[in-house]
Amino acid sequence: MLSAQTISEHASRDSCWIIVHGKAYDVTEFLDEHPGGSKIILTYAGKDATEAYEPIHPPDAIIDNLSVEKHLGDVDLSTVTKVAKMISEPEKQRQALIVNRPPLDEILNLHDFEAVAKIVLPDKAWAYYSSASDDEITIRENRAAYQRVWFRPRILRDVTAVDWSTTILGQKSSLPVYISATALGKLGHPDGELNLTRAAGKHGVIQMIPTLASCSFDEIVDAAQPNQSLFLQLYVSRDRSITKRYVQHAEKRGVKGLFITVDAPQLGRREKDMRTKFVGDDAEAKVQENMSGVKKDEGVARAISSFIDPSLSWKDIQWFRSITKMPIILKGVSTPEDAILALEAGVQGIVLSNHGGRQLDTSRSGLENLIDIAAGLKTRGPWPNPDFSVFVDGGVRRASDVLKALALGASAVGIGRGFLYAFCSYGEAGVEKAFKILGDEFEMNMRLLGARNLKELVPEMVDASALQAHVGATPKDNLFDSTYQPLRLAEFKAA
Ligand code: PPY
Repeated sequence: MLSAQTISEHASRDSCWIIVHGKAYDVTEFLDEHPGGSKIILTYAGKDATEAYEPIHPPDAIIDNLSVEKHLGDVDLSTVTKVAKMISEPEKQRQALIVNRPPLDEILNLHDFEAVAKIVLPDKAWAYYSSASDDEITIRENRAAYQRVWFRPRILRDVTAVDWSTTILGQKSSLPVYISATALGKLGHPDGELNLTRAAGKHGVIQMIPTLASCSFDEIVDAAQPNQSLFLQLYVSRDRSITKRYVQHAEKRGVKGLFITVDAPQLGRREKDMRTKFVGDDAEAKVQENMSGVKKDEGVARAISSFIDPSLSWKDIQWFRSITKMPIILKGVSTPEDAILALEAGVQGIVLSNHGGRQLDTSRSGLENLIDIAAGLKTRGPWPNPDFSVFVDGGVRRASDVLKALALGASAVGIGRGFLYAFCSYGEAGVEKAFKILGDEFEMNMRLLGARNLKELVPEMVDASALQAHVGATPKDNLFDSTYQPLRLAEFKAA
C-alpha cells in the first residue's frame, strides 16, 4: 500500500505519478502521448486526479492505456488529504440556483430542460454541449427548418385510439425516436449516460451509446434491462484493430445497430467551447503545442479527437461488413449522391445529420436534405425502403417535429441534446419526464392531424414547399432569443 507522501515525491515532468480511483499510476512516459496534453496531467502530478479524470474518461481508460508495470498499486486513502476546494462566487450562485430550479412538474416541454441546463450546468459543460461550429448558423437552421414545414391535417377519422409505437432496425420502440449519441455525459451529471440507459430501459426507448461516453461501454450495457435494445455510435480509430475489438465486443454484448460517424474526419471549431476551456492558459501550453503538433488551444474536444481516422472511405465499408453482422448505418449523410452510394454499398441505413450543427457550418438541415434524398432514393428502389432506414436528427424538440420528418418518409428520428439537457438538469427523472412529454405531444398531435398510427402519416399531411427556401440568413425563434447566448468576440485583458 502506497502513501500519499510517496506519491507526492513524484510531482515533476521527470517523474510523474498520479492517483485515480484509489490507485497510483506512473504517467511520466505517457505525458506527451496524452491526447488532452501533458499540462493538465502535470497539474495533478503527485496528487489525486480522480475528480478531474472522471468526467472526461471512462473508468478503465487509464488501465487500458498504461502498461502493467506503470500500475503502481493501491494507495492508502487515509493518507490523502483532500484539498479544500475554493468555491468561487459564480459557483456559489450556481449551487443556489440548482436548489431553486423549477420543480419537474413545471417542466412543460423539452425547451424547458435546455433553459434549466443553461443555468445549472458548470460553464465548461454548457460551453461544450451547447456549442456548434463557426458562426452557429447550422445549429439554428436545424430548428428553423421544422418551422418551415406546415401541417395539412385530416378530419373526422375517429382518433379515439392513437399509437405512436414503432420498430427501429427491427427493434421495438415505444417512440419513433431514439436517443442519439452525445459525448462526455459526466460533465453534466455524476451518473452521466447511465441516466439515459436507466430511463430508456423503463420506457422501451432505444439509446445509442457514444464512443466517447464518460461511462465505459460495459457500465452502460450492464445498467440496461435484459431485453433493452441499444445501438452504438462509432468513431473509427486510426488503429483498426482497436475498432475491430470494440465493434465485436459490442456485438457480443447484444448491441443491435452500428452507427458509424462519417461527418467528422476532423472536429469542427466550436468557438464557444474553445473560449471557455482555455481561459487562463499560458505560454507553457503553447510550447507543448509546438512540440506535439496538436493544437491545444482548439478546445479539449478537438484535442482528444486525434485518434479519429480522417482516411476513412467507402472502401472501408466492406471491411466493416466482414467484422460484424450488426446492421450498419452511416451517420452524417447530407446528399442524394452519398445516400445512393450507401444503398449500393449494402449498408442498412443512413442518418441525415449535420452533427447537431457542430461540424460543417452552413450545411443544410437533415430535414431539408430528406426531400432531395427521398427523390434520389426513389430512383433506385422502393421509398420508403423497408431494408434501408433513413433517420434524421438535429434540432428536434417536439413530437410535431418528429411527425413532420416521418410524414416525409423518415424511419425514425434521433434526439441528442434534448435528452442530454433533461438528465443534466434533473437526472434520470428528467429523461423519464422528457419521454412522457413527447408521448403526450404525440397523442395530441396525431389526433389533431388525423393519423391513428405512424403508417397513416403520409407526405400529403405536410406542406414542405417552403422548406428549401432560405429566406433569412440567421433564423430567429424564441428558444434562441431566450436561451442561446450571443457569440463572444475576442476579449481585451483588463488594463
Ligand atoms: C462532438 O463533440 O461533437 C462529438 O461528437 C464528440 C467528441 C468529443 C470529443 C472529441 C471528439 C468528439
